[in-house]
Amino acid sequence: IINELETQHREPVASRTGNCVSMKHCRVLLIEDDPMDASIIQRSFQKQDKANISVDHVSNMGSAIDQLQANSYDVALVDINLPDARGAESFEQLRALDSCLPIIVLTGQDDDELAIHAIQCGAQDYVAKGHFTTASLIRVIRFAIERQRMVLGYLAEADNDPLTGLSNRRNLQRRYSRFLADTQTMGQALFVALIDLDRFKEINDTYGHCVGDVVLQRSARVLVETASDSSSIVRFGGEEFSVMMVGDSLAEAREQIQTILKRLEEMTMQIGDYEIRVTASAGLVQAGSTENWEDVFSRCDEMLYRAKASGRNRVEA
Ligand code: GH3
Ligand code: MG
Ligand code: MG
Ligand code: MG
Ligand code: MG
Repeated sequence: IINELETQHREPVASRTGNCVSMKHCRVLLIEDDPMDASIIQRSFQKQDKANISVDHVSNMGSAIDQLQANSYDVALVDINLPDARGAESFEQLRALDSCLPIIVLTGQDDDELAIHAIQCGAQDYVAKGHFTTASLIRVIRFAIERQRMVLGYLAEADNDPLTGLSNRRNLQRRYSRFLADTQTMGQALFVALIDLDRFKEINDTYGHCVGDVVLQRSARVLVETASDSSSIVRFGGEEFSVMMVGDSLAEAREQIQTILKRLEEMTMQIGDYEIRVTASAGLVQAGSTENWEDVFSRCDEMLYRAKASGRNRVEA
């Protein structure tokens, strides 16, 4: 049965930065206000045709932001002192615009502390101006891109539930805040549901844990296929899933959850020699416009408890 564990759907991770790693063309955005420093860096790349690096140069943060909005880059080389941004600030502005872009900080000789601060905030490396060779600069760029690709991979991995391929609850709070903000700009409401498989322990006890795992995978798939595209589904815990949905009315949200429960109920899962059927119960609430996520999920859990207590295979809202 273990071989039955189905392969999961994983979102591709940061393929955008894959280019440079294979020494293909690499696009660098150089943000440097000192014309001399900028031209030294640009010339060192020109000497290295083989490295296949192209550089766009801008001399302030405003232009850098324009460039980043219009083009795609593999890496940014950013001077730590710009006329319109200084120190960690410049770094943070770039991060806010593109959370994936690898950033290398260019420092003067006495800026080590600032540079280290930038690294702590997520920059990949720093280069002291006047203290690099062309070869070392290219190496720093390649390494920064590769390191960032790995970091993004680890981050995606950390948010992923390996059994179902769904997100786990690690970033639920952030996700919830983003959803809540979105619903407010759209003038809609946020609905949160907790869906818990009924008497799941019996499935494990009767068919074994491995079969239970496959039931969880297939149930997760039903949720993904049935919930609306804009909803966010998370494996909240063992046999419990959360669904966040944007909508106009509780009745509409309730109907969506009811449809999910109905599809689960109607499905027969063929797993090995077994034919297994499951049902689930759900609690559903509308999030208050300023309500924190713990309170919402705790209200939701109360509703779920009621659904269980009043006979299971139903939604309480
Ligand atoms: P209820 O209808 O009240 O929800 O009953 P239940 O049996 O579903 O609830 P209970 O909390 O008693 O049991 C949940 C079970 O889910 C117990 C646990 O072993 C099982 N479980 C949790 N995570 C996994 C998992 O990843 N794989 C498998 N196979 N079982 C899991
Ligand atoms: Mg200088
Ligand atoms: Mg400067
Ligand atoms: Mg259960
Ligand atoms: Mg449970």
